[in-house]
Amino acid sequence: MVLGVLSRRRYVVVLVVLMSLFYFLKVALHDDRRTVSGVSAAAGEPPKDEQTQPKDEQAVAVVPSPVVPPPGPPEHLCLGRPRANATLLMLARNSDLAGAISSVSQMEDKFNKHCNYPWIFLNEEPFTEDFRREMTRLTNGTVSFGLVPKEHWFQPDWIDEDLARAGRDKMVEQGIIYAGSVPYRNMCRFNSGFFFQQPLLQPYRYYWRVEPDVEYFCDMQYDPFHFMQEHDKIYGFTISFYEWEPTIPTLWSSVKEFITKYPHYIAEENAMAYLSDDGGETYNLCHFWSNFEIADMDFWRGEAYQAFFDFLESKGGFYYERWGDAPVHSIAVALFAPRHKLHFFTDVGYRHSPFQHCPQGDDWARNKCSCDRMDTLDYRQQSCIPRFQRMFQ
Ligand SMILES: Nc1nc2c(ncn2[C@@H]2O[C@H](COP(=O)(O)OP(=O)(O)O)[C@@H](O)[C@H]2O)c(=O)[nH]1
Ligand SMILES: [Mg+2]
Repeated sequence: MVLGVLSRRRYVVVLVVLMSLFYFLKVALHDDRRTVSGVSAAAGEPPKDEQTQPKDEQAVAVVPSPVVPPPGPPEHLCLGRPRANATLLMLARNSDLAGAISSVSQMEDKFNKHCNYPWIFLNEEPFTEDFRREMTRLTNGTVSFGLVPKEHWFQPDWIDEDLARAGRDKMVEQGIIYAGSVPYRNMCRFNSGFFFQQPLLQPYRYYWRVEPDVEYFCDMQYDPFHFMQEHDKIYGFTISFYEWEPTIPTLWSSVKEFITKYPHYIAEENAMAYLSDDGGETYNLCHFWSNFEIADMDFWRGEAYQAFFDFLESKGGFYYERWGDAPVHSIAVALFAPRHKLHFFTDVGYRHSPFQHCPQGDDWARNKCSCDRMDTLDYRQQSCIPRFQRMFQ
Protein backbone atom coordinates (compact mmCIF):
# COMPACT_ATOMS: atom_id res chain seq x y z
CA MET A 1 0.00 0.00 0.00
CA VAL A 2 2.75 2.53 1.11
CA LEU A 3 4.93 1.38 -1.76
CA GLY A 4 2.01 1.83 -4.09
CA VAL A 5 1.51 5.47 -2.92
CA LEU A 6 5.28 6.19 -3.29
CA SER A 7 5.51 4.84 -6.81
CA ARG A 8 2.36 6.71 -7.72
CA ARG A 9 4.02 9.94 -6.42
CA ARG A 10 7.16 9.18 -8.36
CA TYR A 11 5.04 8.60 -11.44
CA VAL A 12 3.31 11.99 -10.99
CA VAL A 13 6.69 13.77 -10.52
CA VAL A 14 8.10 12.16 -13.68
CA LEU A 15 4.95 13.10 -15.55
CA VAL A 16 5.13 16.76 -14.45
CA VAL A 17 8.83 16.95 -15.41
CA LEU A 18 8.13 15.45 -18.84
CA MET A 19 5.23 17.80 -19.47
CA SER A 20 7.30 20.84 -18.47
CA LEU A 21 10.07 19.76 -20.82
CA PHE A 22 7.61 19.24 -23.65
CA TYR A 23 6.01 22.63 -23.04
CA PHE A 24 9.37 24.39 -22.87
CA LEU A 25 10.46 22.93 -26.22
CA LYS A 26 7.14 23.83 -27.84
CA VAL A 27 7.25 27.47 -26.72
CA ALA A 28 10.89 27.86 -27.76
CA LEU A 29 10.27 26.41 -31.25
CA HIS A 30 7.07 28.39 -31.64
CA ASP A 31 8.75 31.76 -31.01
CA ASP A 32 11.41 30.95 -33.57
CA ARG A 33 8.96 30.20 -36.33
CA ARG A 34 6.30 32.85 -35.85
CA THR A 35 7.86 35.84 -37.62
CA VAL A 36 8.27 35.78 -41.37
CA SER A 37 11.26 37.93 -42.15
CA GLY A 38 11.55 40.64 -44.78
CA VAL A 39 13.91 38.37 -46.68
CA SER A 40 11.40 35.59 -47.11
CA ALA A 41 8.77 38.28 -47.63
CA ALA A 42 10.70 39.64 -50.57
CA ALA A 43 10.99 36.12 -51.92
CA GLY A 44 7.24 35.80 -51.73
CA GLU A 45 7.08 33.04 -49.16
CA PRO A 46 3.49 32.83 -47.87
CA PRO A 47 3.03 33.05 -44.10
CA LYS A 48 2.81 29.74 -42.32
CA ASP A 49 -0.30 28.69 -40.49
CA GLU A 50 0.45 27.93 -36.90
CA GLN A 51 -0.99 26.85 -33.62
CA THR A 52 -2.10 29.55 -31.21
CA GLN A 53 0.25 29.57 -28.27
CA PRO A 54 1.00 31.84 -25.33
CA LYS A 55 4.05 33.97 -26.14
CA ASP A 56 4.82 35.44 -22.78
CA GLU A 57 8.42 34.57 -22.02
CA GLN A 58 7.40 34.13 -18.40
CA ALA A 59 5.48 31.06 -19.48
CA VAL A 60 8.77 29.29 -20.18
CA ALA A 61 9.83 29.56 -16.56
CA VAL A 62 6.49 28.65 -15.00
CA VAL A 63 5.46 24.99 -14.78
CA PRO A 64 2.29 25.02 -16.84
CA SER A 65 -0.93 23.50 -15.63
CA PRO A 66 -2.25 21.07 -18.21
CA VAL A 67 -5.83 22.11 -17.45
CA VAL A 68 -5.32 25.76 -18.51
CA PRO A 69 -6.36 26.09 -22.15
CA PRO A 70 -4.18 28.20 -24.49
CA PRO A 71 -5.50 31.75 -25.06
CA GLY A 72 -7.38 32.63 -28.23
CA PRO A 73 -9.40 30.53 -30.62
CA PRO A 74 -8.20 27.49 -32.56
CA GLU A 75 -6.01 28.79 -35.35
CA HIS A 76 -8.41 28.17 -38.23
CA LEU A 77 -11.53 29.50 -36.55
CA CYS A 78 -12.98 33.01 -36.51
CA LEU A 79 -15.96 33.61 -34.25
CA GLY A 80 -16.74 29.91 -34.45
CA ARG A 81 -16.34 29.54 -38.22
CA PRO A 82 -13.45 28.74 -40.54
CA ARG A 83 -11.43 31.86 -41.33
CA ALA A 84 -11.83 33.56 -44.69
CA ASN A 85 -8.97 33.92 -47.15
CA ALA A 86 -8.00 37.31 -45.77
CA THR A 87 -5.35 39.36 -44.05
CA LEU A 88 -4.97 42.53 -42.05
CA LEU A 89 -2.69 44.99 -43.79
CA MET A 90 -0.68 48.01 -42.73
CA LEU A 91 1.68 50.20 -44.69
CA ALA A 92 3.92 52.00 -42.25
CA ARG A 93 7.24 53.69 -41.62
CA ASN A 94 9.47 52.74 -38.73
CA SER A 95 8.69 56.15 -37.28
CA ASP A 96 4.99 55.13 -37.16
CA LEU A 97 5.74 52.61 -34.40
CA ALA A 98 3.71 54.22 -31.59
CA GLY A 99 0.69 54.75 -33.84
CA ALA A 100 1.01 51.24 -35.22
CA ILE A 101 1.03 49.76 -31.71
CA SER A 102 -2.11 51.70 -30.89
CA SER A 103 -4.01 50.66 -34.04
CA VAL A 104 -2.93 47.02 -33.96
CA SER A 105 -3.78 46.52 -30.30
CA GLN A 106 -7.23 48.05 -30.81
CA MET A 107 -7.88 45.85 -33.83
CA GLU A 108 -6.77 42.81 -31.84
CA ASP A 109 -8.94 43.73 -28.91
CA LYS A 110 -12.09 44.56 -30.89
CA PHE A 111 -11.85 41.79 -33.47
CA ASN A 112 -8.78 39.79 -34.20
CA LYS A 113 -8.25 38.11 -30.82
CA HIS A 114 -11.32 36.07 -31.83
CA CYS A 115 -9.88 35.17 -35.20
CA ASN A 116 -6.09 35.37 -35.39
CA TYR A 117 -6.10 36.63 -38.95
CA PRO A 118 -2.55 37.18 -40.17
CA TRP A 119 -1.00 40.65 -40.22
CA ILE A 120 1.10 41.94 -43.09
CA PHE A 121 3.23 45.07 -42.68
CA LEU A 122 4.73 46.78 -45.70
CA ASN A 123 7.42 49.42 -45.95
CA GLU A 124 9.82 50.68 -48.62
CA GLU A 125 12.60 50.47 -46.01
CA PRO A 126 13.39 47.40 -43.89
CA PHE A 127 11.46 47.38 -40.63
CA THR A 128 13.60 47.74 -37.54
CA GLU A 129 13.93 44.93 -35.01
CA ASP A 130 11.96 47.11 -32.64
CA PHE A 131 9.05 47.45 -35.02
CA ARG A 132 9.00 43.71 -35.75
CA ARG A 133 9.16 42.73 -32.12
CA GLU A 134 6.43 45.12 -31.05
CA MET A 135 4.02 44.03 -33.80
CA THR A 136 4.66 40.35 -33.16
CA ARG A 137 4.01 40.71 -29.46
CA LEU A 138 0.54 42.20 -29.99
CA THR A 139 -1.12 39.33 -31.81
CA ASN A 140 -1.42 35.55 -31.75
CA GLY A 141 -1.75 35.54 -35.54
CA THR A 142 1.07 35.16 -38.03
CA VAL A 143 3.02 38.37 -38.65
CA SER A 144 4.90 39.12 -41.89
CA PHE A 145 7.04 42.06 -42.92
CA GLY A 146 7.43 42.91 -46.59
CA LEU A 147 9.85 45.20 -48.38
CA VAL A 148 8.23 47.18 -51.20
CA PRO A 149 10.35 46.99 -54.37
CA LYS A 150 11.75 50.30 -55.61
CA GLU A 151 9.78 50.25 -58.87
CA HIS A 152 6.52 50.11 -56.90
CA TRP A 153 7.45 53.05 -54.73
CA PHE A 154 9.68 55.76 -56.14
CA GLN A 155 8.84 58.34 -58.79
CA PRO A 156 9.49 56.72 -62.19
CA ASP A 157 12.25 58.13 -64.41
CA TRP A 158 9.85 58.98 -67.23
CA ILE A 159 8.11 61.56 -65.02
CA ASP A 160 9.32 65.05 -65.99
CA GLU A 161 10.70 66.25 -62.66
CA ASP A 162 10.57 69.95 -63.67
CA LEU A 163 6.88 69.58 -64.41
CA ALA A 164 6.32 67.62 -61.20
CA ARG A 165 8.13 70.24 -59.13
CA ALA A 166 6.10 73.03 -60.73
CA GLY A 167 2.93 71.11 -59.79
CA ARG A 168 4.12 70.70 -56.19
CA ASP A 169 5.10 74.37 -55.89
CA LYS A 170 1.70 75.47 -57.17
CA MET A 171 -0.03 73.33 -54.53
CA VAL A 172 2.23 74.67 -51.79
CA GLU A 173 1.09 78.18 -52.77
CA GLN A 174 -2.52 76.99 -52.54
CA GLY A 175 -1.87 75.75 -49.01
CA ILE A 176 -2.79 72.12 -49.75
CA ILE A 177 -1.85 69.44 -47.24
CA TYR A 178 1.14 67.29 -48.35
CA ALA A 179 1.48 69.67 -51.33
CA GLY A 180 5.26 69.54 -51.49
CA SER A 181 5.71 65.93 -50.47
CA VAL A 182 7.04 63.38 -52.95
CA PRO A 183 6.90 60.48 -50.40
CA TYR A 184 3.17 61.16 -49.94
CA ARG A 185 2.70 60.87 -53.71
CA ASN A 186 4.73 57.63 -53.71
CA MET A 187 2.39 56.27 -51.04
CA CYS A 188 -0.77 57.26 -52.94
CA ARG A 189 0.47 55.67 -56.14
CA PHE A 190 1.57 52.51 -54.29
CA ASN A 191 -1.83 52.17 -52.62
CA SER A 192 -3.54 52.76 -55.95
CA GLY A 193 -1.69 50.29 -58.08
CA PHE A 194 0.84 48.12 -56.33
CA PHE A 195 0.01 46.96 -52.81
CA PHE A 196 -2.05 43.99 -54.01
CA GLN A 197 0.86 42.83 -56.18
CA GLN A 198 3.19 42.29 -53.22
CA PRO A 199 4.30 38.65 -52.90
CA LEU A 200 3.08 38.42 -49.30
CA LEU A 201 -0.45 39.36 -50.37
CA GLN A 202 -0.67 36.83 -53.20
CA PRO A 203 -2.21 34.02 -51.14
CA TYR A 204 -5.06 36.28 -50.02
CA ARG A 205 -8.25 37.58 -51.54
CA TYR A 206 -9.61 40.01 -48.92
CA TYR A 207 -7.77 42.57 -46.79
CA TRP A 208 -8.64 45.04 -44.09
CA ARG A 209 -6.46 48.13 -44.38
CA VAL A 210 -5.31 49.52 -41.06
CA GLU A 211 -3.34 52.73 -40.56
CA PRO A 212 -1.23 53.83 -37.62
CA ASP A 213 -3.00 56.15 -35.19
CA VAL A 214 -6.57 55.24 -36.05
CA GLU A 215 -9.28 54.16 -33.60
CA TYR A 216 -11.73 51.27 -33.63
CA PHE A 217 -14.58 51.98 -31.24
CA CYS A 218 -16.74 48.85 -31.23
CA ASP A 219 -16.57 45.11 -30.66
CA MET A 220 -16.96 43.14 -33.86
CA GLN A 221 -19.72 40.57 -33.42
CA TYR A 222 -19.11 38.89 -36.77
CA ASP A 223 -16.34 38.39 -39.28
CA PRO A 224 -16.50 41.18 -41.92
CA PHE A 225 -14.54 39.06 -44.39
CA HIS A 226 -17.22 36.36 -44.22
CA PHE A 227 -19.77 39.10 -44.66
CA MET A 228 -18.04 40.37 -47.81
CA GLN A 229 -17.85 36.90 -49.28
CA GLU A 230 -21.38 35.82 -48.43
CA HIS A 231 -22.98 39.05 -49.63
CA ASP A 232 -20.94 39.30 -52.80
CA LYS A 233 -19.30 42.60 -51.77
CA ILE A 234 -16.03 43.87 -53.18
CA TYR A 235 -15.54 47.11 -51.24
CA GLY A 236 -16.45 48.14 -47.68
CA PHE A 237 -16.06 51.59 -46.10
CA THR A 238 -17.16 53.64 -43.09
CA ILE A 239 -16.50 57.29 -44.05
CA SER A 240 -17.21 59.13 -47.28
CA PHE A 241 -16.73 62.79 -48.10
CA TYR A 242 -15.43 65.28 -50.70
CA GLU A 243 -11.91 65.29 -52.13
CA TRP A 244 -9.98 68.54 -52.26
CA GLU A 245 -10.33 69.51 -55.93
CA PRO A 246 -6.90 71.17 -56.43
CA THR A 247 -5.25 67.76 -55.76
CA ILE A 248 -7.00 66.18 -58.75
CA PRO A 249 -7.64 68.90 -61.36
CA THR A 250 -7.40 66.56 -64.37
CA LEU A 251 -8.43 63.23 -62.81
CA TRP A 252 -12.03 63.32 -63.99
CA SER A 253 -11.15 64.30 -67.57
CA SER A 254 -8.79 61.29 -67.58
CA VAL A 255 -11.61 59.09 -66.26
CA LYS A 256 -13.94 60.30 -69.00
CA GLU A 257 -11.27 59.60 -71.62
CA PHE A 258 -10.90 56.09 -70.19
CA ILE A 259 -14.67 55.52 -70.29
CA THR A 260 -14.79 56.59 -73.95
CA LYS A 261 -11.90 54.32 -74.81
CA TYR A 262 -13.05 51.30 -72.81
CA PRO A 263 -16.85 51.52 -72.44
CA HIS A 264 -17.13 47.77 -71.94
CA TYR A 265 -15.55 48.05 -68.46
CA ILE A 266 -18.44 50.13 -67.14
CA ALA A 267 -20.74 47.90 -65.09
CA GLU A 268 -24.51 47.74 -65.41
CA GLU A 269 -26.13 49.30 -62.36
CA ASN A 270 -22.92 51.09 -61.45
CA ALA A 271 -22.64 53.84 -58.83
CA MET A 272 -22.10 56.80 -61.17
CA ALA A 273 -24.86 58.61 -59.24
CA TYR A 274 -22.55 58.59 -56.21
CA LEU A 275 -19.70 60.21 -58.21
CA SER A 276 -21.55 62.63 -60.40
CA ASP A 277 -24.69 64.75 -60.15
CA ASP A 278 -24.95 65.26 -63.90
CA GLY A 279 -24.66 61.77 -65.33
CA GLY A 280 -20.87 61.76 -65.53
CA GLU A 281 -20.18 65.18 -67.02
CA THR A 282 -18.51 66.45 -63.83
CA TYR A 283 -17.15 64.79 -60.70
CA ASN A 284 -18.82 65.82 -57.46
CA LEU A 285 -15.60 64.83 -55.55
CA CYS A 286 -17.31 62.11 -53.46
CA HIS A 287 -15.04 59.27 -52.42
CA PHE A 288 -14.71 56.56 -49.81
CA TRP A 289 -11.98 57.32 -47.28
CA SER A 290 -9.48 54.59 -48.09
CA ASN A 291 -7.58 54.59 -44.79
CA PHE A 292 -10.37 52.19 -43.79
CA GLU A 293 -10.94 49.58 -46.47
CA ILE A 294 -12.21 46.04 -46.36
CA ALA A 295 -11.96 44.91 -49.93
CA ASP A 296 -11.53 42.13 -52.45
CA MET A 297 -8.15 42.15 -54.16
CA ASP A 298 -9.54 40.09 -57.05
CA PHE A 299 -11.17 43.35 -58.14
CA TRP A 300 -7.87 45.28 -58.08
CA ARG A 301 -6.13 42.40 -59.84
CA GLY A 302 -8.85 42.17 -62.49
CA GLU A 303 -8.69 43.39 -66.09
CA ALA A 304 -10.80 46.54 -65.69
CA TYR A 305 -8.88 47.96 -62.74
CA GLN A 306 -5.51 47.03 -64.19
CA ALA A 307 -6.36 48.84 -67.43
CA PHE A 308 -7.66 51.81 -65.41
CA PHE A 309 -4.56 52.08 -63.24
CA ASP A 310 -2.22 51.76 -66.26
CA PHE A 311 -4.17 54.50 -68.00
CA LEU A 312 -4.00 56.84 -65.00
CA GLU A 313 -0.34 56.03 -64.48
CA SER A 314 0.40 56.99 -68.10
CA LYS A 315 -1.06 60.45 -67.40
CA GLY A 316 1.49 61.06 -64.63
CA GLY A 317 -1.15 62.63 -62.36
CA PHE A 318 0.15 60.85 -59.26
CA TYR A 319 3.18 63.16 -59.51
CA TYR A 320 2.14 66.15 -61.68
CA GLU A 321 -0.87 66.59 -59.43
CA ARG A 322 -1.49 64.68 -56.20
CA TRP A 323 -4.01 62.02 -57.10
CA GLY A 324 -5.00 60.11 -53.98
CA ASP A 325 -5.68 56.40 -53.75
CA ALA A 326 -9.06 57.22 -52.19
CA PRO A 327 -10.61 58.89 -55.26
CA VAL A 328 -8.85 56.42 -57.57
CA HIS A 329 -10.21 53.38 -55.70
CA SER A 330 -13.63 54.96 -55.26
CA ILE A 331 -14.09 55.91 -58.89
CA ALA A 332 -13.03 52.41 -59.97
CA VAL A 333 -15.34 50.45 -57.67
CA ALA A 334 -18.21 52.83 -58.45
CA LEU A 335 -17.85 52.43 -62.21
CA PHE A 336 -16.53 48.91 -62.81
CA ALA A 337 -18.75 47.05 -60.34
CA PRO A 338 -22.50 47.05 -59.76
CA ARG A 339 -23.40 49.28 -56.82
CA HIS A 340 -24.79 46.43 -54.71
CA LYS A 341 -21.19 45.21 -54.32
CA LEU A 342 -20.27 48.29 -52.27
CA HIS A 343 -20.94 48.22 -48.56
CA PHE A 344 -21.24 50.88 -45.87
CA PHE A 345 -20.16 49.20 -42.60
CA THR A 346 -22.58 51.25 -40.48
CA ASP A 347 -21.95 49.04 -37.44
CA VAL A 348 -18.16 49.53 -37.36
CA GLY A 349 -17.02 52.54 -35.32
CA TYR A 350 -13.88 54.13 -36.73
CA ARG A 351 -11.84 57.29 -36.41
CA HIS A 352 -9.05 58.69 -38.52
CA SER A 353 -8.52 62.23 -37.39
CA PRO A 354 -10.28 64.59 -37.97
CA PHE A 355 -13.34 62.50 -38.92
CA GLN A 356 -15.13 59.56 -37.39
CA HIS A 357 -18.05 57.28 -37.95
CA CYS A 358 -19.93 56.25 -34.81
CA PRO A 359 -22.66 53.58 -35.08
CA GLN A 360 -26.16 54.49 -33.93
CA GLY A 361 -29.00 52.83 -32.06
CA ASP A 362 -28.81 49.11 -31.35
CA ASP A 363 -25.42 48.74 -33.04
CA TRP A 364 -23.87 51.29 -30.68
CA ALA A 365 -25.19 49.54 -27.56
CA ARG A 366 -24.72 45.92 -28.64
CA ASN A 367 -21.18 46.43 -29.92
CA LYS A 368 -20.13 48.35 -26.80
CA CYS A 369 -18.95 51.30 -28.88
CA SER A 370 -16.81 53.81 -27.02
CA CYS A 371 -17.53 56.77 -29.34
CA ASP A 372 -19.87 59.70 -28.85
CA ARG A 373 -22.94 58.96 -31.00
CA MET A 374 -23.40 62.66 -31.70
CA ASP A 375 -19.95 62.78 -33.26
CA THR A 376 -20.36 61.00 -36.59
CA LEU A 377 -19.78 62.41 -40.05
CA ASP A 378 -22.60 60.46 -41.75
CA TYR A 379 -25.22 63.17 -42.29
CA ARG A 380 -23.12 66.30 -41.89
CA GLN A 381 -22.62 68.71 -44.73
CA GLN A 382 -19.18 67.32 -45.68
CA SER A 383 -20.49 63.75 -45.98
CA CYS A 384 -21.31 61.83 -49.17
CA ILE A 385 -23.20 59.09 -47.30
CA PRO A 386 -26.63 60.51 -48.31
CA ARG A 387 -25.61 60.28 -51.98
CA PHE A 388 -24.53 56.68 -51.46
CA GLN A 389 -27.72 55.72 -49.67
CA ARG A 390 -30.01 57.45 -52.17
CA MET A 391 -28.86 54.98 -54.83
CA PHE A 392 -30.57 52.17 -52.95
CA GLN A 393 -33.90 53.88 -52.20
N1 LIG B 1 6.43 53.04 -45.58
C1 LIG B 1 5.87 54.23 -45.71
N2 LIG B 1 4.60 54.41 -45.36
C2 LIG B 1 4.05 55.64 -45.51
C3 LIG B 1 4.78 56.74 -46.02
N3 LIG B 1 3.96 57.81 -46.04
C4 LIG B 1 2.77 57.39 -45.56
N4 LIG B 1 2.83 56.07 -45.23
C5 LIG B 1 1.73 55.23 -44.69
O1 LIG B 1 0.65 55.40 -45.58
C6 LIG B 1 -0.55 55.56 -44.86
C7 LIG B 1 -1.16 56.92 -45.13
O2 LIG B 1 -0.28 57.91 -44.70
P1 LIG B 1 -0.74 59.10 -43.76
O3 LIG B 1 0.48 59.88 -43.42
O4 LIG B 1 -1.56 58.55 -42.64
O5 LIG B 1 -1.65 59.95 -44.76
P2 LIG B 1 -3.09 60.56 -44.54
O6 LIG B 1 -3.92 59.50 -43.86
O7 LIG B 1 -3.58 60.84 -45.93
O8 LIG B 1 -2.92 61.78 -43.73
C8 LIG B 1 -0.21 55.30 -43.41
O9 LIG B 1 -0.40 53.91 -43.18
C9 LIG B 1 1.26 55.66 -43.34
O10 LIG B 1 1.91 54.95 -42.32
C10 LIG B 1 6.15 56.52 -46.39
O11 LIG B 1 6.86 57.41 -46.86
N5 LIG B 1 6.63 55.24 -46.22
MG1 LIG C 1 -3.54 58.48 -42.17
